[in-house]
Amino acid sequence: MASEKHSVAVTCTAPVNIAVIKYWGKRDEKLILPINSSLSVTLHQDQLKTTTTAVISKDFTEDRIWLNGQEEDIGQPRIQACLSQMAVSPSTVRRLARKRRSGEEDLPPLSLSYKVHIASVNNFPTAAGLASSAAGYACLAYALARVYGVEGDLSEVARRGSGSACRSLYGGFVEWQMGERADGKDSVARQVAPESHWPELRVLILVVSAEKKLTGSTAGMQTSVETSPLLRFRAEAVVPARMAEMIRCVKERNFQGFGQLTMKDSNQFHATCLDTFPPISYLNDTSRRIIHLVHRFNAHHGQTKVAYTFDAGPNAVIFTLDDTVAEFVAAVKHCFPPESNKDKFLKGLPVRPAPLSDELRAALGMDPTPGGVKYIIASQVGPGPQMLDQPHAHLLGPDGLPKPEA
Ligand code: 2P0
Repeated sequence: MASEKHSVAVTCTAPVNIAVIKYWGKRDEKLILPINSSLSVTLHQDQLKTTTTAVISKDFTEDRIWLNGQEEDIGQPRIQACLSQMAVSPSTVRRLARKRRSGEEDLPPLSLSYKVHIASVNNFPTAAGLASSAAGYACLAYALARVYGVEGDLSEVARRGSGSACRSLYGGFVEWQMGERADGKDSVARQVAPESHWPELRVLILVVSAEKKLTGSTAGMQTSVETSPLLRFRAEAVVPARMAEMIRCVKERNFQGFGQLTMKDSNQFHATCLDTFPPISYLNDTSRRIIHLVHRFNAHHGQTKVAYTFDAGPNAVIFTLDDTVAEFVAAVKHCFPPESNKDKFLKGLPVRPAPLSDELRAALGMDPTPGGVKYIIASQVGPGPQMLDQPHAHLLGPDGLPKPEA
C-alpha cells in the first residue's frame, strides 16, 4: 500500500517530427481534424527535444505554466483544450485516471481536482524557426498522462494542442490518420515503423533563418482551405495514394522512392501556399538554392541520394543515408561558406570532413553564397516520448516553482 501522498511530480521528454507527407488544412478548427492524413519521421532527442515537468499537489491553488523559464497564461485556448478535454472526454487522462484508480488500490489517493504546475523547456532555440509546438504539446500530453498514472492513446490530447503534435507521440515513422468521424475519435497517430527500422537514415537541418515567420501555420492553413482549389485537389486526389506509397517505401527502406516522394510532397505543399489568396511564401532565395543544390547533387550521382523538405519557413530538412552525409555537407559548405562561428557550423552527430571532388564542384555549378546557411544540425531517427527517473531532472522544485537553473 502506498502511503498518503499529496503531490506527484514527473518529468518527460518528447521529440520533434518532420512530415514527409504534409498536413495542411483542417476540416474542424475546434477539434483540430485535418483534411488529409500525414506521415512524419521522428527526430532523435539527443539533438532536439522538449522537456516538461508536471506536478500535481493539494497545496496548489491554481494551474500554472512556465515555458522556457517565463510564466505564460495558462488560459491560452490550446493549453486549455488539452487540459479541459481531459476532464470531460471518455478518452481523456483525468477520466482514465479515475478508472485506473478505482481498480488499483495501491495508487496514491490523489484528488483529481488537484491543481497542476507545468514547466517546459526546449533544448534548441525557439528562435531558430524549428517547429516546437509539436514536441511541446506531445510532451504536455505525455507528462499529464504520467503524472496521473494512466495509459491509453494520447493522440486526442496532443492533437488538441497542435495537430502535428500527435505524430510526436511515437518514435520512428508515424502516420496521422485523418479519420472520418465528426467527433475525431478516429483521427489518431500510429507508428508505421520503429526507430530501429532504418538505421542508415540521417537527417540534416539546414538553418537558413531565425526570423519569425510572417504567416503562422494555423492562420495560413485556414486561408488555404478557404481559397486554394489546389489544396482541395491535393487532399482528395493526391494524398491518399501518396500515403500508401510512402508507407511502402518506408517499409522497404527504399530511399529513391522515399526521397522523391518527400521532395514532391514538400513542393506541392508550397504550391498550395502560393495558390492561397493572398499568397503565402515560406521559401526564400537560400531555400531555392538548396533545392537546386540537391537536384544537381542527385543528377551528378545519377540517383536520388539526398532529399529536401520544407515546412512553414525557409529552413531545409535534408534526408540522406549515412554514406552520403560527409560529401553532401562538403557540398553545402562549398555553396554556402560559413561566415561566422565556423567551428560551430556543424552541430549534433559528428560528420567527418570530406573533400569535394572537382567533378562534383563543377556539376553543382553554383556561385558560393556566404552565410546563406547559418548552421547545420545533424540528426537521425529517434524514439518517442520518454519519462526521466532522476528527481534532479525536474524543472520545478519542491515548492512547485521553477528551479533557478531551469
Ligand atoms: C506538417 N506543418 O505536417 C505541416 C507541414 C507545417 C507544414 O503541421 O494549427 O503547428 O497547431 O494544427 O500542427 C504545422 O501545423 O498547426 C504543420 P495547428 P501545426 O508538419
